[in-house]
Amino acid sequence: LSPLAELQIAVKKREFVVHYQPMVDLCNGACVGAEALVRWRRPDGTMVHPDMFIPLAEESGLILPITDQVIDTVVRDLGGMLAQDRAMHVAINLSAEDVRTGRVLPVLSKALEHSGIQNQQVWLEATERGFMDIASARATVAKARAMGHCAALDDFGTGYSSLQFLQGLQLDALKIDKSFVDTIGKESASRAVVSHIIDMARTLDLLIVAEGVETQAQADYLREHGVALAQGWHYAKAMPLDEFLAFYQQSR
Ligand code: G
Ligand code: G
Ligand code: MN
Ligand code: NA
Repeated sequence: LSPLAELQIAVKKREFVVHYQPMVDLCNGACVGAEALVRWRRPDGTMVHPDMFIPLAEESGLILPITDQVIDTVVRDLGGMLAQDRAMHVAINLSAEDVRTGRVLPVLSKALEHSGIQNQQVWLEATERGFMDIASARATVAKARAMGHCAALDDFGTGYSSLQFLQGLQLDALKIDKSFVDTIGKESASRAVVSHIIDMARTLDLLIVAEGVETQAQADYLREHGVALAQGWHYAKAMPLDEFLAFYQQSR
């Protein structure tokens, strides 16, 4: 069987599960939400990480039904908790095609309809690659925000986004890529980039989320420079639903 044929079967058999990485408030370490991260659970029980199948899924168009399955799973997994705690949110990763066409928005609306989850509790994130087709990206972001969703740019700093590009998109949040967070506290040529990224986000009045925070020193630096939220192994790794719910309960 070719990798594509295997992935097609996985989609048909709905072999995808979602793990959740907590997002925390840098001021007090409280869990304020989670990023939904898809995994392919093969029939033999092995978990395949997204970097191993998302590229093929995007190339083949299978990413669209995968996004839909992730949305269904997130609603089922977190519906109860999100209905009980309006301060919590979940961030869902969109593919370039989801952003370009905007077709994900009616899918999401339908999934949220009787879920008890408010639109404000669902963040949508995509990488710069997802926003390349600027006119259609801007339309999708505008629609998503009009519905109440928070729109975030993922892996910020790894692409070519100019201030002008970002201004045009009218996003709510930027997620600073781990590679920049890694330079905090180290002698590195790109170290100054972190403070520039933070300044840029502030200029645009965007909420900033730091990704890949691994040390207390990084967390301190980010908090002192006005970054509100963080994800990273310093707080928690991505985890299965039951572990995430336990983490959430004990962090409140
Ligand atoms: O958790 P992990 O390191 O395996 O995630 C790797 C990357 O895979 C994430 O940064 C994200 O960009 C991508 N990814 C994870 N889940 C999804 C998903 O549901 N949809 C899409 N399109 N990408 C995802
Ligand atoms: O969507 P995105 O590409 O941002 O997904 C985040 C990815 O980064 C996940 O695959 C997750 O496993 C990984 N990750 C998250 N936090 C950390 C961290 O603190 N350190 C390292 N090395 N990887 C992380
Ligand atoms: Mn992401
Ligand atoms: Na990211």
